[in-house]
Amino acid sequence: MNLILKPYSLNPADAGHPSTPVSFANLSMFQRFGAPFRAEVDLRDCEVEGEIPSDVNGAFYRVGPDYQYPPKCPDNIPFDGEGYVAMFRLSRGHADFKSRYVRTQRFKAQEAARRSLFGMYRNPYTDDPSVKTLSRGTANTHVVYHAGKLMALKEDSPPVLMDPNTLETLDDYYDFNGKLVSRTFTAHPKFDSETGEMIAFGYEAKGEATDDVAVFTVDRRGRVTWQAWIKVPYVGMLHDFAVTQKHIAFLVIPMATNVQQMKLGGVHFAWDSHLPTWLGVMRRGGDGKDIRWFKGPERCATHVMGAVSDGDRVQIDMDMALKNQFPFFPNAYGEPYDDRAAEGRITRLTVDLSKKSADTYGMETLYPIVGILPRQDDRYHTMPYRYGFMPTMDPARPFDERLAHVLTQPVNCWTRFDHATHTTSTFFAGPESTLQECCFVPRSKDAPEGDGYVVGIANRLIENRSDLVIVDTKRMEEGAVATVKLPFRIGAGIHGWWVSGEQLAAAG
Ligand code: V55
Ligand code: FE
Repeated sequence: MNLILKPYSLNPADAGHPSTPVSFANLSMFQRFGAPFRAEVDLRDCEVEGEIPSDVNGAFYRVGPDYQYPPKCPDNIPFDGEGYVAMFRLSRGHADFKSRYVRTQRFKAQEAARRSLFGMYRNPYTDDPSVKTLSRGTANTHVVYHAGKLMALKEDSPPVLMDPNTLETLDDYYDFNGKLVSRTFTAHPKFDSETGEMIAFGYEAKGEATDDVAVFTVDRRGRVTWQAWIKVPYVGMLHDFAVTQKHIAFLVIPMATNVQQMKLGGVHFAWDSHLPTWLGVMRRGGDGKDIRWFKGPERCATHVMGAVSDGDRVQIDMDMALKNQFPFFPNAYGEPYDDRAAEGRITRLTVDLSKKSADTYGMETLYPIVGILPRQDDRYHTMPYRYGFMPTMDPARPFDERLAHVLTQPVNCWTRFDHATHTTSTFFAGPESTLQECCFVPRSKDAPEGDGYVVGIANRLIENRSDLVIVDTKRMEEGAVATVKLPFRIGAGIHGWWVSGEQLAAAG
């Protein structure tokens, strides 16, 4: 079969001058996924239903793409909206909300021009010539906190620093005092709570479509202390990775970087179902030359729940599907998008490094439950772990019939997975709701693993509003212990992070 490459068009309304009208009407993306929110909000003392537990003191940050201006290319995709960070500051039973766009280089240039200047998702060929020297980063994928810095992340560019209290953008291109050798920085760094280190990587690290990956460590004071270079078997989306106390692992999936498609004005990736997957495992702290690649069949997996090294055995738990899970990244051979094949289940990938001739990895589906965006207790990123959390769908839970035209299989549950007992418990958000990613909040600094709360955004589809819900991980089935109500609906969220009150106080 031939690779199908479809030419993409420019927005006919974009006459290329500052009088370009601002209208999100008639763009199919916004008809399907809803218009961007665009408003920046300060709301002191949100309405609270139930009681925010007194041990919940800190800030929950979440980020997602929210189009600043109508896209320059009407076929652009939801993942290319500008990063929009929302913060819920929770303390003494009160909840204060604040949201800001990340002032990326891109945001500021477009703000001045009063229109979109950047073209398709991760495709510099489609940009206005005036932005050639600017970072394309949208900072729309994750927001994390390390060494006193709040970092908004997009995997095609360096971190953008924000003030954790005011959400003011402090640095639109943070290169770790000149020590960041990669042109990119992952949206999924890992944190070692024993050493205080952040372990991170950048892919396409030497420029668009390069097969170079830089792997590095930043110590608790924010200094780059180790780096190594590796090469991937083919260039594709390297969204997340796994770090254990001894090893670092990457899964290369057939979401391949497609320069031909980019030159025709398309998005960065196309799903190439002829490609295998590759799991690469290397020693932490080495020079990267020891990396070994293990082959597997076509699969899609983007997020790691947790990972463990037991001697030479490495196991990585990811939500894994048979095929492309992103409807807006085209299938390279024109195959229709397959909803069933896109269902992800927590799958354990294993390799045994003591077996010198092994060249494939093991794969075992751990639970039948379908979900996306798995998380864990973030204090256990690099350690043996027991508990995971994931937004899930459960066809047995009721769903409001008035919403049947919007969604067929809603993600309206958060499930806690206990790998030790192989049991699950589930929070159900209600028949009129969908849930975004959940983030774990420990009950106290030294609480046992998984003991605390999960927090995240619920969209109330009938009321067209959003809530922050707080669920006790020991009583998932009992419903939210507290609901922070917003008088509006915020846009799509991707990932979020919890920063304790103690950390915020130390940051000043
Ligand atoms: C993801 C999200 C992105 C992206 C690549 O899996 C992968 C999530 C919001 O942007 O560019
Ligand atoms: Fe992600």
